[in-house]
Formats: sequence, C-alpha cells, structure tokens
Amino acid sequence: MTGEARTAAVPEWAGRTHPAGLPRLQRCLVMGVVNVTPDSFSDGGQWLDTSAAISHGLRLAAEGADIVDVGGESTRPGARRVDQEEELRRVGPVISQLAAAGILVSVDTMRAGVAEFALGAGARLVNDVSGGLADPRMARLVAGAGVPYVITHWRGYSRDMQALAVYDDVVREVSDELRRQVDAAVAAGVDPSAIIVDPGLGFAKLPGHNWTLLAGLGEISRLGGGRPFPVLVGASRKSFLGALLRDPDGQPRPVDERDGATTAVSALAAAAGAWCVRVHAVAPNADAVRVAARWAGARGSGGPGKPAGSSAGTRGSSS
Ligand code: PMM
Repeated sequence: MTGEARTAAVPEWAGRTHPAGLPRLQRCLVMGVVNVTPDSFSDGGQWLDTSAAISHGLRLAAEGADIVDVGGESTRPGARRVDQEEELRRVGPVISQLAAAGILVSVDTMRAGVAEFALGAGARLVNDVSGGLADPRMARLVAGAGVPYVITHWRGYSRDMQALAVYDDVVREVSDELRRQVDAAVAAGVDPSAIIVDPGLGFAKLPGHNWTLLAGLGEISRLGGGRPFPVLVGASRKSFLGALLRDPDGQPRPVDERDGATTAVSALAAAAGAWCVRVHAVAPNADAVRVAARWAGARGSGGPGKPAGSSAGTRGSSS
C-alpha cells in the first residue's frame, strides 16, 4: 500500500463536510428517531403518548444518539397528511422536554409553522423530508433562524410517491433535483454551510434505486459536481432491507427484524463518508459508526493500534 493510499482514510469529499452550528465529531453522527405518530411504518403508535415519547428520546440519547429527531407526521408510502394543529400537539411537548434535558433535537417536519414552533421550543436543526418543496415558507424560516437544514430528495407526498419512482439514472437525477432544491434554499437566504443533503431513501424510490443511491453517496454529496455537502442517510428498517432479506417463501423480513441490516448499512455508509445516519435502534448503530471510524483511522495511521492523526479528510476516532 502506498503512503498516499494509507492517508485516504475516508473519501476525500467526506472529511470537509461538517455543517455549521453542529458538533464536529471525528466520526459519522447518529440521529435517533422518535416518531410521535400512530402510523409510521417501523414504530407507529409506540411513542404517540407524550411521556412515552419523551422517555424514548431520553433513552436514545443515553444509548449514544448525537441528535434526537422528533416527528409528528408519518411519511410511510401511502400515508395521509395530518393537520398542523395535530402535528404540533404531538411534537411540541416532546421537543421542549428533550431540549430542556440538554439533548440536541431536530424536528422532522415539512411545515414552516411546525419548524418555527419547534425552534422556539429548543430544537436546533430542521429535518424537512420535502427539502423545501412542501412549504414555500420553510427555507425563509430556516434562513432567518440560522439553523442547520436537512434537504431531502423528494418528488411528492407519501400518498402516491411510489408512482413517481421512475428514473433512467437515479444518482444523476437525484443529484440534479437535490441541486435545484439546495439552490432554492440558498436563494431564500439559507447559508450553504448549514445545509445537509439526503438522497431520500424510500421516498419515490424502488429497492434497486436505494442501493444505487447508497453506492453513489460521493456523487450525491457533490450534487453532481462542486463543493461537497454533508450527507445524511436514512435507511433504518426501510422496505428495501426487508426485500433483500426475504425468507424462502418470498416474505419480506418483518420491520422489527431489520436492525442488523440497518447496522450494516450504517457501518458502510460511515465508511463511505456519510456525515450522519438516522436510525431507530441507536445502540448497535452507535457501535457501528465507531467501528467504521476506528477502522478508517487505522488505515490512515500506517500501523495496527495507532490512531489516525487529525489530517484533513480523516474522521477516524482516536479512541
Ligand atoms: N425517513 C423517514 C422520515 N424522516 N428524514 C430524513 N432526513 N431522511 C429519511 O430518510 C427519513 C426522514 C421515514 O422513516 P420513519 O417513518 O421510520 O421515520
């Protein structure tokens, strides 16, 4: 192995992508999910009760979540929208309690009104799965608040999004469409250094599209060319993992038995340079990103057991 190859501990694009306003760690971050909904595909109904949702968020933080993402509207394929009042009723007290406990909270919403309320309640990051397309006021709100903003690739509401899963070249098209979403946000005043991009696994994507996107994270980070953005990967328990792990009768692996596959995706995504993974089961994924960082660090160190230095492009943990 050449010295040059040894220092390439993570892909070159990944080491330079840290969103302004968030902790800068030498590894991929872990975002734990609290869905305060009756109908999310993986945990719907489990955390609809406010106190159960708060306890769950505290548990995820204790298990190693760097960020806890709180959402009040299901985006599962086919889901119908809830109104803003109901969404606020679900997420408001959960966000304020978790933020008051010192947890870095993000709000998972497509509505500027909900994001505004959440930021007032202590959320520090807006995770908008529509990437600004569902609510034209969202980008201005985020710009005014000066908070980090996750822009996810999105083609339409959950109710019929899978009919929109038609691509010739999914990495190129997702990159181009994300580029337009990012440009619109920047035109509305969002600081480019506060933007995180997300390929939107499962959002108007068939299983094969999701795998191709995972293999193309570097290109997505650059949105087809130019400066890289931090990338968030949301693969947790999604149906493409269930489809991969079909039983001999062809039945998809049940949702609650997909955490092993999710953890594998997290390790590989971290190794590929993802900035953050969004997951339901935090503990194994927190381990996975640390393994990926340590492995990458060893590759950059030139010898077993020696941690990598802090050279640009290196995200290896030193522990
Ligand atoms: N997926 C879901 C919800 N929110 N946010 C981002 N940024 N990326 C995702 O892939 C994403 C998301 C749907 O999954 P869930 O219903 O289990 O939360």
